[in-house]
Amino acid sequence: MILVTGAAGQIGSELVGELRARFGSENVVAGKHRTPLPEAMELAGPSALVDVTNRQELDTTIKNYGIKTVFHMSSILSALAEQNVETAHEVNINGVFNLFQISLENDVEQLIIPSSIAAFGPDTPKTNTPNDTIQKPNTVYGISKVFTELMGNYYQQKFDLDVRGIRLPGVISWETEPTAGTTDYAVAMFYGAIRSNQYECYLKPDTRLPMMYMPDAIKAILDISKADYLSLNHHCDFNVHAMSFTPSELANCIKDINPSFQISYKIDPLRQSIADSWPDSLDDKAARMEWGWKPAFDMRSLVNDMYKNLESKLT
Ligand code: AKB
Repeated sequence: MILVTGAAGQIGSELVGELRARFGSENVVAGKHRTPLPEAMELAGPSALVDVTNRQELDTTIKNYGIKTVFHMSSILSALAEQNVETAHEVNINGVFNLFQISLENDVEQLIIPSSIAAFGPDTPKTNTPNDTIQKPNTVYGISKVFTELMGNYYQQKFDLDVRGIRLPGVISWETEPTAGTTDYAVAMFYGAIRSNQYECYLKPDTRLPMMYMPDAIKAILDISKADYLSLNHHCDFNVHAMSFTPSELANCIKDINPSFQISYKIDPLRQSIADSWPDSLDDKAARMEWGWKPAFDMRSLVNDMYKNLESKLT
């Protein structure tokens, strides 16, 4: 039995659908918290209230459903975490700790917990960032992701708990909008282009960040989950790379489809400083060698597919 926390979120909402298609709707519990689940998801299979900061609730859900695998998708993202340090600490650090403990106590067999490019910081080599390198993030979100990686590796080594994770870049998708991240501009730009032919970007035009299209993010999460345990040297800290671009490059690519699209810039100092502390591209040799990671989408194919799907969703 599988539990997905954060099932109403950007990644969780698509992951639940994919897992239910593969393993049967009745075998995948959609874990919800504040945001209600989409009606179709609620109707299609089991769901439960899961607030990871509430150990009792987490324990009850895992026991009641006999959960053996958890995909932990709920997290307070970078920009919101900077504005709500307490909540970020509660959810991203205490919540993750609860999950490790409760999983151990209930014989959960596998825990997938994504990390992020935020686990790097201003002292990390910025281009082609190695998998194993300096990790001194200067954001609370980044610190919580380093905590998650290190604790995950600790539980794996000390208790043989099968914890796995990848460092996700900005994820671009058309089904559910991301909230409160720094890379969200890349999704919002498509909404702006389709709705009003314009978008005001909060990052500078030349801010280069790693990005990935949702089908590749889902594939990475599922592929790491089914990778042969014995072939893994890393566990909770895999770089995965698909593409890197700047707001101005993305705008130009969107203009190829919609020539009326106009971009303007009004910089948000908070999100700009977060973006400036992150890598612009990643070396993902470890993921490619240890479990065969390979993305399918590059920037052009992402933009074409995203524009087409979002346009038909919005019109
Ligand atoms: C964010 O912008 O906070 C996230 C991330 C890169 O982890 N999308």
